[in-house]
Amino acid sequence: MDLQKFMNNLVAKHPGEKEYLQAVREVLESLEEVLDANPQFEAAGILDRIVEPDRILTFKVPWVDDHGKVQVNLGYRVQFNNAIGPYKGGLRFHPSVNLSILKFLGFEQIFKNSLTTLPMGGGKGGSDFNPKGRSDAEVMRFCQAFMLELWRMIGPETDVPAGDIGVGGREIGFLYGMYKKLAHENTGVLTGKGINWGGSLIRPEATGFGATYFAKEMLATKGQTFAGKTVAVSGFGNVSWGVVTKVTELGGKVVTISGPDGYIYDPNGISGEKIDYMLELRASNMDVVAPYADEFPGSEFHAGKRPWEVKADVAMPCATQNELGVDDAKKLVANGVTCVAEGANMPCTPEAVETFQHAKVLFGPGKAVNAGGVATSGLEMTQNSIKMGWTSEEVDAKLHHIMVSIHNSCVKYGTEKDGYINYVKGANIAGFLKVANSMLDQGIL
Ligand code: NDP
Ligand code: 2IT
Repeated sequence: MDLQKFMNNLVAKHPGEKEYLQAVREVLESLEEVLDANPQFEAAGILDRIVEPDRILTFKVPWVDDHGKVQVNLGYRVQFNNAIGPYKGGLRFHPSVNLSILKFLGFEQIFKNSLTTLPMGGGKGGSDFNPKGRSDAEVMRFCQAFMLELWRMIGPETDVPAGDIGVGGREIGFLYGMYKKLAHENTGVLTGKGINWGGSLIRPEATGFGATYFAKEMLATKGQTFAGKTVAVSGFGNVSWGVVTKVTELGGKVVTISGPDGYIYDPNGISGEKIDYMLELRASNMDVVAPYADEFPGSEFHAGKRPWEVKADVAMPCATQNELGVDDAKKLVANGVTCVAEGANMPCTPEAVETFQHAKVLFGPGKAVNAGGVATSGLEMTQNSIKMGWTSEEVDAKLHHIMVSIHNSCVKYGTEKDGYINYVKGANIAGFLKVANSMLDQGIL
């Protein structure tokens, strides 16, 4: 199959959708052999069908701010593919949100969810709403206005949204409350719910914990562990917090976190009360990490810079897409990095990924590394269905098991002739095969 021609057509069809096209290209590059070996996929138009969302809902979200001013944001839900289960994926509230970003995230989610071993399709949604500096009351009014449109599209067996950037426990609470009121039902339609009203233990920690379990498996292929390793992390949100917590527990030393204002270098390690302080920083809604340096002497704030210039054994980018470029990758490699695991979705640019792979550095893509978040969302859905709650230990054990199984799939489909594990290829092939075969079984839809 002529993948270049396919890609050219897609670019012509969706001009300017940079992130979406980047994500599709990365997956297609991994699938060449599989498509050649399985002509039935081309005959059934699997590729043409899998790259287009089933449907996209866009809507306006009018709301009134604390000063009585009318604000209008844009809302979206991209229902990408439901071949293996209900659409499932987060909601992102960030001023940068546009259709290209949500299509890239929804597309990635199809394969990520397939890798989890659980029955979930792919979707994503969100808004260009900027939570920065907004009061709780404003966030509530926005979430209620957003749900006033979205609720028609979702349901526990059709589409189950969750959190992502800018959407955490507080937002899920407001969204769920409004859904319940409109739908007259108390079902598990969102995940990441509060523990008193249907949430799962470990869901807040799950993405970061899962990412660390995955990185631990990657290191184990080289006979290494986290003990004594220096780890560079970016972001200071939900995923970063989980990673910093678990890496520290496993004996690693996290020396960086970052925000849009710059990064913190703490050579003494970010542990104990410093991890709790990350939550305070985040809750302040001010989008800055700089105050950390005033709070903890011995640490430094580097304004306007990214943490990838620091010498680290392991790098875990956990902020946002395309936050680690080729120059950053070169610095990390020159400084002897052995493992790069993407906590965020697509944080490394294609050129950065190529740099790591060329240097034979262990490189784990987001759709495998950060799948523990949505996997635990799947476990939350199961607990809601059986109307029971599992203990932290039970959920954590299942999460751990799932991460090991995703790692095994990557090894199975990604190991190259020289023994190097190409996790990008492995994750894409394993994720794709399950969905593509399901689509074949179900006819042209
Ligand atoms: P949070 O909102 O909790 O944190 C996001 C972090 O990334 C913050 O530090 C944020 O800073 C920073 N950030 C966001 N956008 C930008 C930007 N354009 N430039 C610089 N920094 C930015 O989100 P999460 O921790 O939940 O999400 C982080 C990443 O992990 C995302 O890629 C998300 O898609 C991915 N992910 C999340 C999962 C989850 O369950 N939450 C599951 C799997 C993946 P600020 O807000 O101040 O801009
Ligand atoms: O990118 C992701 O996997 C998420 N934001 C989590 C999605 C979910 O449904 O839990």
